[in-house]
Amino acid sequence: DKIALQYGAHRIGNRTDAAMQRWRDYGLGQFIHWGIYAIPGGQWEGKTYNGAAEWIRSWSEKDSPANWRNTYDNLYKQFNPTNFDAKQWAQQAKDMGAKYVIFTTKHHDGFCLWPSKYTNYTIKNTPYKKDIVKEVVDAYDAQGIDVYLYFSIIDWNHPGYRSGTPKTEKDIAAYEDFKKFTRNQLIELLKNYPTAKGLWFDGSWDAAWIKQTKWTDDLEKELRALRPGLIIGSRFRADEKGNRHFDANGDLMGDYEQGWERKLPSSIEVVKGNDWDCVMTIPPNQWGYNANWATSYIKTPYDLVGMLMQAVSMNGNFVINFGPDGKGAIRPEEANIAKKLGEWMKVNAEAVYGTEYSGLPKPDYGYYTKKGNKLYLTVFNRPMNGIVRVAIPRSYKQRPAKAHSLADQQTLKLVTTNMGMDKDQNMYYDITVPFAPSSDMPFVIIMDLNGASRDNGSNY
Ligand code: H79
Repeated sequence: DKIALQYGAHRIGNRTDAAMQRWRDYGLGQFIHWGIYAIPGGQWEGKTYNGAAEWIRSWSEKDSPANWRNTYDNLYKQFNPTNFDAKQWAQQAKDMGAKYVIFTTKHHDGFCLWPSKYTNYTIKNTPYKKDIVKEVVDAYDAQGIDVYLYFSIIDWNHPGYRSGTPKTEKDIAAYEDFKKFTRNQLIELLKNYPTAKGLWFDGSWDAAWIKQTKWTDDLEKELRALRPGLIIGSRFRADEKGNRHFDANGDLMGDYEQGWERKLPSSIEVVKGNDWDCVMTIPPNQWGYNANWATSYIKTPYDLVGMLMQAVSMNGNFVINFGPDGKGAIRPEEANIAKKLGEWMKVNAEAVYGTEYSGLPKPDYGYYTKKGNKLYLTVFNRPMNGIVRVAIPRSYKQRPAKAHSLADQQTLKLVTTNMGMDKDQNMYYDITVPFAPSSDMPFVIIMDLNGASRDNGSNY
């Protein structure tokens, strides 16, 4: 039985409107973390910091708090990204095959990449001066890539910001100030960028924020009223019991599950039918620009395609993070990854966009995705005997009629194997892949599922 909640989930089950269907079909997205943390790039006065580069202001406080606070909070005075070219970023994202971008308007440091009226700590007061959020929104809009605005609830620069629950009268008043400021900024963002499709919140785990149950619920409603169709994930507010993402009854709050940060669900059961996306870094955990990529594993295009297909095969979107440098350039390693992914997507995107969970048990050689009567087999581990086996439970509604390879449209031999029913009540279909793969990247086989289901207990 469910307990009565005033501020829990306001909808059970996924949204069914066109804006959300568009979101669901994206498959691949791009995240961009950019801000003044890109200037130090994980290095300060010859020292390398070990955590995430966009957090450099907070760790260094341990070294020399006051000094660092003053130094970091003045970095904006030298922010002049002369290599920044939003159109080039958007072109690169388009070529990679990204259908949406999430852009950091303000990270935890509080620095605003748009000229907010509510603080002086913005791009307007840098040598660059121009509205970077507008440049990004316009450039991605022009490429037909949907824009989502990342906004951090944490704001280390605002005097009223508190992470822990404010207790003294002074702290409570300060935090009320911060709440007004936060609301103003969010309304300002929606008004300034009328084409943005959604807001991507971060930092909402603060005890102070979790306590603002009614206020955050009202604010979410207000933002949604301002922008019909607006998409907000589960990382914005908590219910009255302090639960985040899922309320006390286990129901998802927000339009999709936003907890998949640098990790992927291991099976379809885990995501419980909810919409979700995964945001992933290319190094283990660096979002903002870190000059030193030499001391950790850097994911390859092959790795990232694997994660993309893992996500899409379980009804998720996969979002790859980029961290441009302090001058606005996308580093060559990232540009190369974008290019390689784009080359792969150019051939194989049909297996990604608008596809969904197949309802079939996951094969060892890769991932299935499905759209209507087409089953896509993305093969990562080509079986040595050149035979890709598809196990289809007897209860499955469709049966395969034929198969071909996506890259060259070559028809492939498809046979029903006569091995009888196993304990899982599967039927087996073998596809012969006659070609030696032309690259070390995964390849896609398309199976037409036009054959009628034979549910009569015969195993052919
Ligand atoms: O912007 C990137 C990171 O800088 C930011 N989110 C991504 C998209 C980020 N900030 N912090 N973290 C990621 C990790 C934070 C983890 C923790 Fe907690 C916060 C550990 C304790 C508080 C959240 C709440 C996870 C566990 C409890």
